[in-house]
Amino acid sequence: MPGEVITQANPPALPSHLPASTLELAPKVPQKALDKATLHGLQSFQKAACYIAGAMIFLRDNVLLERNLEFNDIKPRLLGHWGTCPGLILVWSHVNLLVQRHDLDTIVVVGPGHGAPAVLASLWIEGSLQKFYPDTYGADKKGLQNLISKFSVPGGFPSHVNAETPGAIHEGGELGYALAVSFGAVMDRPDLLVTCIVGDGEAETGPTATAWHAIKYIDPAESGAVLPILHVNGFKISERTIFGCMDDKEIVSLFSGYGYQVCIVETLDKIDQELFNAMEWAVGEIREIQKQARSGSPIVKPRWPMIVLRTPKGWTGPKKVDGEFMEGSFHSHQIPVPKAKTDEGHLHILQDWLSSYGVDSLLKDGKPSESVLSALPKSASKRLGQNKLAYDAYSPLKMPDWKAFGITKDSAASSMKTIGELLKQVAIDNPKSFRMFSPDELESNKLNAILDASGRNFQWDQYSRASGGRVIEILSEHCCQGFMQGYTLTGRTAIFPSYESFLGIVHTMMAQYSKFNKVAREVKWRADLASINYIETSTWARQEHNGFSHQQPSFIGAVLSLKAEAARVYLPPDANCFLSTVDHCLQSTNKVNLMIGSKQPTAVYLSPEDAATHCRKGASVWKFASTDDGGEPDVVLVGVGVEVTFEVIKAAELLQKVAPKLRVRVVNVTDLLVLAPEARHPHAMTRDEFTSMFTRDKPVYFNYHGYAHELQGLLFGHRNTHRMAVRGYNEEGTTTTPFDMMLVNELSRFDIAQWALERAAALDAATSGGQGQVQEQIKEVERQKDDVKKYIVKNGADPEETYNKAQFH
Ligand SMILES: Cc1ncc(C[n+]2csc(CCOP(=O)(O)OP(=O)(O)O)c2C)c(N)n1
Repeated sequence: MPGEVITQANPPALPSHLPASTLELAPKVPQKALDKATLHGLQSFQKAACYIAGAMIFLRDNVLLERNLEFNDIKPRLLGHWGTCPGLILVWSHVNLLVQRHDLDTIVVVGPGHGAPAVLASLWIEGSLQKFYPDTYGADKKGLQNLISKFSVPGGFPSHVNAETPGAIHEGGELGYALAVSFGAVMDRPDLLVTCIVGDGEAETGPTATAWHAIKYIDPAESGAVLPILHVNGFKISERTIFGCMDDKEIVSLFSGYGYQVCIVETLDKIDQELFNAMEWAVGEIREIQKQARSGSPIVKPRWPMIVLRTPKGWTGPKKVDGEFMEGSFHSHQIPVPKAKTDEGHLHILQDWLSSYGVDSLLKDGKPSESVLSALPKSASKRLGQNKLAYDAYSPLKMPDWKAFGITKDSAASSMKTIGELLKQVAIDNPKSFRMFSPDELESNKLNAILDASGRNFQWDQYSRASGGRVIEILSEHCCQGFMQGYTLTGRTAIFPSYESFLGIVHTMMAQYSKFNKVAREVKWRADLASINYIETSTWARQEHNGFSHQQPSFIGAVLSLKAEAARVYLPPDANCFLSTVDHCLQSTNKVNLMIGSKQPTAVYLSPEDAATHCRKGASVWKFASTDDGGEPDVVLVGVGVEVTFEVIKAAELLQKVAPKLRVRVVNVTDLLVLAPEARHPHAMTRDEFTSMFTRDKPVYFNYHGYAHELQGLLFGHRNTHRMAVRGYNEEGTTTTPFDMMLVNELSRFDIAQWALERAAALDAATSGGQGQVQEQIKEVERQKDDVKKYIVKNGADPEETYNKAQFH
């Protein structure tokens, strides 16, 4: 394969056929010479940090090279990624200088978060590790020894940026969402600048590809700015990158079309001067865009600045190892000297490499020299690891009284329309700390009331530009998720409504966020955060018009897989319960809240007061639909979800007609996690509560909105589960009628009634009038079911009475 033979370090891109004039789209950034002291300060920082980063990967002792390296000084397991580190350090040193010069409020988001050694080394030098870990990582020899020797060993920092890393608002692992998170962080923070380093490999991901467009949703009058730095080091793990194979004309054309001005920084022997001037230019451009917007004459389609930084992968590292290019090659991605613990030759290479940074003067006695510290912001709180927005910025929402939006019991209402009004009021009451991120579904999901009070914040649309807004509608679930993360991690509260079937697109992003949040809870200096909040609507149960592709409730399983401390899944059965749930979720902290409900008008079973009580308990016996007269039932029928609960109630009604002696108890579960066995989840019912609701030994049938195995797994550990049956969405459906969706998934009232009769007959035929009579009753239910099926096929619609309110006597 020709691509595998790399004959020169960081090979240039093949020339494109684009005209030379495309380069005119790039700004001519004036090149002011850097004064010697500043240059010396930057380079001292870079050398010291590169040394520390390299040492972190290899050394467990002799961390300042006070004698020649021996095998014993080398860690038993070499973990970490060197290749990206020099580039990250270069940027870090310049951002700190920028803050020093302009007194900026800044966070750095590091896309290639696998480069944790670079970030940690820089944080140690700037004193940010000392601030948060004074006993372990102080700014002295002991602190440095700990930083280097404990890295990537149990008890030390891991090899990827995580919540233990000061200044971080992004889990460094799954590549792709740094950019969207950065944009979320600057929303409603007009003074904040987030510098976001995007790896050129990372830039190939879907989430990054879409996030470049986020500038189009930033109103510079109300929000801060992101300065993206695309770090083109040419390689991923073992292959060249797409962006590394694009020439300047292609890069400039692409990003100009996206709406950026692209400044390419690439002259290696003048890299500091070029990067310095590029950063100064970028800040000037950002300030101009903001000034215009804030003085009432916003620029139409402002061209936001971005920097493309071309440097060799593993720059300043070993040049060649075992005859292979190392510096400027994919070989340097992880461990550049892999046999340093066992091979004399490799050990020498490591010794020569680490010695080349000259740290005996830069880190004399394990303390950063004055020149190393000279390019840092004077005020410690301005240094990149210490911005409070990154770790202690949460302020709760001001919540209106949700009961004022309540619906009269026994009417019908769309849960989404109902909560839409509440969310509108939340937006009005919290004009700078609440946002909705929606993938172009606000109208479709009937949540559009908020638009009466807020714009959509789309700056490229003449009808909505320059008027801010609480809502962003971008048809990218990745962007919605990334924005929500950035917004939440910097102290605010967001909600992300979605079609149920498509939320799975952000499954892994949500999981990565949750990992960050889990560790953040264990980190003493990180304060509480708002929960992240999802609403799933347009669910499979009412996606009969869109069909099979839109029927997919798997995101529940994604949330259920999280740690119990964070996982919350709510299926409010009616509009009042949904109001109560939204009210609760928006005030909760540190959770992943998933709320699932219907946008169609559905029965309102409970008054606002009763809904509040029901939601507090998470599950209740619904006496109005039960026929056990408050005594011991023969069967318990449980609805978990909107439409499936309606079917349970209709099954109870049907059973009262065909088997009047059968005592049926109807239960609704609105908080799914109450069903977990005691001690497996904080919301779980006690064993006694569970027994009292579901009896000790009677058959229990769960008509569940999601996939059955999820609920089966949740129930595992309860006593006597062989008497329980769980049915859920069974991957059946098409473009059909709403009731047919219930039939094809065997979740209809008829399926429930049949099951109840069969179980009751098996246990005690007498309750239903003897075996012969039960068989007749089952046949009657089957007959009714067949009639309805035939009706649907013939008429293309459900029988009119299907959704009549259940009548009990
Ligand atoms: C979504 C995702 N896919 C794959 C990986 C595995 N991976 C880790 S690093 C890497 C290459 C990254 O290249 P780049 O973003 O250019 O970073 P750098 O070269 O600066 O290390 C890959 C593919 C990952 N972490 N995340």
